[in-house]
Amino acid sequence: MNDSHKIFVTRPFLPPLSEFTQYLEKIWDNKWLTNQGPYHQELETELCEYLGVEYLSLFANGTIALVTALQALKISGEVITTPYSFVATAHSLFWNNITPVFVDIDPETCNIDSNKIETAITPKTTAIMPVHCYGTPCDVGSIQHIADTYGLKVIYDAAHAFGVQINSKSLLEYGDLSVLSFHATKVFNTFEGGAIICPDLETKMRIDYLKNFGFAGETKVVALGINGKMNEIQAAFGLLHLKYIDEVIKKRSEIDTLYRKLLADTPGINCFSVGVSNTSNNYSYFPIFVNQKEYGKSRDELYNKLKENNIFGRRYFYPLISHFPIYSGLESSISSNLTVAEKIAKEVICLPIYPDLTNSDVNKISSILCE
Ligand code: T4K
Repeated sequence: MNDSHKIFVTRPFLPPLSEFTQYLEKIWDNKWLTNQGPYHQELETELCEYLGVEYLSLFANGTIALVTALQALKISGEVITTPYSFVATAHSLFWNNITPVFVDIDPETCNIDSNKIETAITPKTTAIMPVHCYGTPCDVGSIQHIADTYGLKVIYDAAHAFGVQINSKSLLEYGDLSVLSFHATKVFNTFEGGAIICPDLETKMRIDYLKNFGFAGETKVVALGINGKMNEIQAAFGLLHLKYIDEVIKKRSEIDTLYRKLLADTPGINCFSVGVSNTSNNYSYFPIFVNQKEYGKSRDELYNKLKENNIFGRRYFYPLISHFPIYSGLESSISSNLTVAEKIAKEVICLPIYPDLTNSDVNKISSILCE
C-alpha cells in the first residue's frame, strides 16, 4: 500500500535505520531477547533520568500497564474516571472487574472536572483514574485533596503526558501511580510499549513481579501476575529514540505555532489551548473544536472534506467511552450526566502533528480549513 500522498493524524518518529542496526547487532551477540535484559534495564534508568522520576517499570504496552497498576494497588469496586479518553482507560477497569463511574469533563482542559468528583463517590469507590488528556495536566491538587479526604487511591492515565512538567516537577509524580503509553502514535514510542511510574522501590518490585507472572525468584510465585514485559528490541528502539526526543518535541512545537498562526482568524475554528503558565507542553496532539454555527459546516462535514483531500485527522475522542455498548448501560453513562463531554466529542478533530509534517503540509491543511 502506498500511503505517500496521505497525511495522517500522526506518523511515528523513526531515527536513521543505520543507527538501529548497532543495537540489533548487540542483541544478536548476547542472545538476550526479553525478561529484563540489558537494554530494558538501561532504558528504565535513562527514562527515570529524562523524566525526572525515581522509579519506573517498563511494559509491553500502556493498556497492560494500566491493568497491572490497578492490580498492584488492589483496586476493586468502583473507580471514578472520564468518558473522554481512549477506550483502554475504561477497559483496564473492566478487566479488573471494577465498575467505571464516569464524571463529566472541564470544558477548558478536557480533563475530568474535579468539582464533580465528590458527588460520584459511593461506599464502593476505591480510586480515581483521571487522564491527562492531550498531555494537559489534570487538576492534580484538588484531585489529591479529594483522594486524601475519602481515602481513595489515584492512578493517572498519563498515556499522553510524556515529559510534561508542572511547577518544574514531573507531572508523572502526582497520584499513587502514573501510566505512560509508548505506542507508535505517541510522542515517544517503542513501537508498542508503556510504563508505570511509582514512588518507591517496594512498589516497583511488586509491579515487576506482576508483569512477570508473579515470579519473585526462580521458584517462587507471589502474585497472580501477567506477562507484561517489554522486549529487548522495543527497549533498544526506546534508547535510540530518547537521543532524539528533544528535537522531536521542538519540531512538534513549531508545527503547533504555525497552525495557531494560520488558523487564528478563522471564525468557528477554536484551537485547544489551556494556557497554564506553570506547565510544559509535549505537543502530542493538535485538537481543534468546530463551532458549526460560526463555521458554517459541521465537524463531520469538515472531517470528511479533509479526508477527500487525503488528510486523515482523527476525532479523539469520539464516540465517548460511555457510548460504547459495553459501557452505555452504566448509570453514569447517561448523557445528562456528561453534557460537556458530549458537546466536545461532537466538535473535536485532532489535526496532523508529527516531526516529519512539512510547513507546506500545515499550510495546505490550514487553507482547506479556512476556505
Ligand atoms: N490511555 C489513553 C488515554 C490512550 O490514548 C491510550 C492509547 C491508551 C491508554 C492505551 O495505550 P496503548 O495500550 O495503546 O499503549 C491510537 C493508538 O493505537 C492508541 O495507542 C492511542 N491511545 C490512541 C489515542 O490512538 P487508533 O485506533 O486511533 O490508531 P490507528 O492505528 O488508527 O493510528 C492512527 C494513525 O497513526 C494512523 O491513521 C496512521 C498512523 N500510524 C499508526 C500506526 C499504528 C502510523 O503511521 N504508523 C503506525 O504504526 O488508536
